[in-house]
Amino acid sequence: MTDSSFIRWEVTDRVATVTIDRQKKLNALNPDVIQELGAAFESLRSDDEVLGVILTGAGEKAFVAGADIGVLAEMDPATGVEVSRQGQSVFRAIETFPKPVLAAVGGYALGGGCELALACHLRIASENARFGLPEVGLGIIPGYGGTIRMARLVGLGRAIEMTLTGEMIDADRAREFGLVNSVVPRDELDEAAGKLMGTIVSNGPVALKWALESVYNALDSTTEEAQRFESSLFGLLAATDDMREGMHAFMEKRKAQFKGE
Ligand code: DAK
Repeated sequence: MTDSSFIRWEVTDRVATVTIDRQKKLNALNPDVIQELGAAFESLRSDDEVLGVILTGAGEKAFVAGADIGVLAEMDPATGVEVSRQGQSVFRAIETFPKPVLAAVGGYALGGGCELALACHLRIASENARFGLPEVGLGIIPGYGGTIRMARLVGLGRAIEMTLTGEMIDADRAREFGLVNSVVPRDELDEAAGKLMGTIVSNGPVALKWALESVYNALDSTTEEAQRFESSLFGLLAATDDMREGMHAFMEKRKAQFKGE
């Protein structure tokens, strides 16, 4: 178990569970939370024992209820830029993390909290989860990538509706939207997240890393460029022991033992 003021994480079966713990403010993101979150992901990035990350919020009520409104209210243009850059760089570090990151959403995921879930590679929600981008009701717009990532995930019409109404949607609607991959009872969330991540990290680590890279690269590329990138990564995989191990294990009817190299 590793602890800082608002972030703790523990590793089980090579999966790190990172918990945002600021329960009395429904895990709202202030600059300290964001800084500690960034530091946690930086440590986990180079930790060879860790193959995947589950990101969750402490308590039964919230994943993250948003950026800290008290902090936002005090922002001037200069601190606004600073807060914005700090958050954007941590969220981007999560999106480009070289190991799969799954958000386990057990309650409110609002504003910056919803954006944080969007920055993860996959999302699983409990039945009591609520998603929303209520920023316009505060006279601001989503500032941690929500105006970009929501439309990519759920489509333009749904993203515009969520962004302009500021209204929350429940977990079932989030699943219909494709915003979450699955919905489970609250007391089964941790187990379901562990099971899904367990399935993912049983695959080749280098293949996982490059699959993520290829998928996300394609979002900002032409089809031609994306295909070239995909085939380069495909070619490079032929140089890995993991590829040979995966193929031989199939032919020998045994489970592959990947080394991540
Ligand atoms: N910030 C600060 N405190 C919060 C909070 C938040 N986002 N959400 C909840 N809290 C605090 C409440 O003030 C309360 O504190 P005390 O009064 O007990 O001291 C405590 O958490 C418990 O909340 P409630 O008493 O309100 O609990 P309820 O069950 O009655 O209601 C709720 C739960 C989630 C419906 C309600 O708390 C709520 O509406 N919270 C605010 C949700 C929200 O509007 N979130 C979006 C925030 S705006 C940017 C980047 C990002 C952003 C903006 C700019 N740049 C890069 C510039 C993002 C903006 C946002 O996220």
